[in-house]
Amino acid sequence: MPVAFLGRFAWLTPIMAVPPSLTPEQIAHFHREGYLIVPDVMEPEALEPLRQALHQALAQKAAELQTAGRLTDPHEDLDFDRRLAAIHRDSSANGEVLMKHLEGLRGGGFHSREMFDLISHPKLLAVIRGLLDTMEVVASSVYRIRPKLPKIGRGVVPWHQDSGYFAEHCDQELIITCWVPLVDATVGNGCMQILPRSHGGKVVRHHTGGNAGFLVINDEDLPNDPGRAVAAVCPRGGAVLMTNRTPHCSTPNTSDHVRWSVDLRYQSADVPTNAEAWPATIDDAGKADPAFYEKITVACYPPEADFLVCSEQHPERVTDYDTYVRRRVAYDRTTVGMTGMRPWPQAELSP
Ligand SMILES: O=C(O)CCC(=O)C(=O)O
Repeated sequence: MPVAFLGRFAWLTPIMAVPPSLTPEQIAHFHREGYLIVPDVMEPEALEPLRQALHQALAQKAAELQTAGRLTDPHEDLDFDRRLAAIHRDSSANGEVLMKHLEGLRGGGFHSREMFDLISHPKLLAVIRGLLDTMEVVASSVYRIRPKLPKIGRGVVPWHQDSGYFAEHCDQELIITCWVPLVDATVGNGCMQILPRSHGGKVVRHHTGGNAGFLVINDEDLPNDPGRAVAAVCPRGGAVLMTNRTPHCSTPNTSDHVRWSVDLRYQSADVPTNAEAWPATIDDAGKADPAFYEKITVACYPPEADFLVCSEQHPERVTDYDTYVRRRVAYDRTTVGMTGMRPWPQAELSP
């Protein structure tokens, strides 16, 4: 990178100091195809702190289960990529407890500093800013940590658009899913399948009650032939980026190791958000009290806390780690905005 070019960014905060990293061709690919795979966003080693933090949390919870007499072998000899699978093989109930502990869903998910450091990783945010074409970026707290276990159906995700999970008023907004594998993602370990050039229309009909409780789009409702799906193979250190209307699914893990991944979501600060709002001042429909907030919006996913990760206009408002944790915990303890999500029909059960 020429020094003169870097010099243009010298005034930026450390997070913004990484200059735009995508080529115009990559940005055009994302908008045309509805997805982009960037194999080298960061060094694979940059993911090591998060892998270790997850492994430590796993080990700690396994030790608790052992002390409680519920688990006999915590498989201490196995590495991060194999340990959870072995514990699950011994007892699926223990495996489920550990997965719920780590997954980052409502009810006490994972929000360590290493997780926050990944969400606000300067190189990741440089990619996101390029795709959103803005310096004002909000990270949605709808992030998920996914340990996809070998030969277990639970992690197989049926066809859906992420907008199927979001409130309808955000259907035409851009919310980027940034899928980060913590191991190399391959067809064998169940990487995602993406339907290209299918994100331009409306959010199609979803049904509730797909595999493992996920939403599902029936094949006949898909906006494109599922035979045209692209396997989103991506090495550790890379990222798969998709729009919220890009249909995608994921296939079984037939390998011998856990396919660990994290899916993060980002949007422009102009898109409806609760980034400045706290649950105590939001009503049951997710609407912020006008006495507290100049910009009153209902977030695209009201039950969880958004937070500002990048801002040229208001650098002082960028969320720090402690505030991120406080926001996450505060939303976790409420039922804020749980109403008002769209009522998709129930999938018909096969006889
Ligand atoms: O990780 C997977 O297998 C599926 C991820 C997914 O569907 C998503 O991030 O929306």
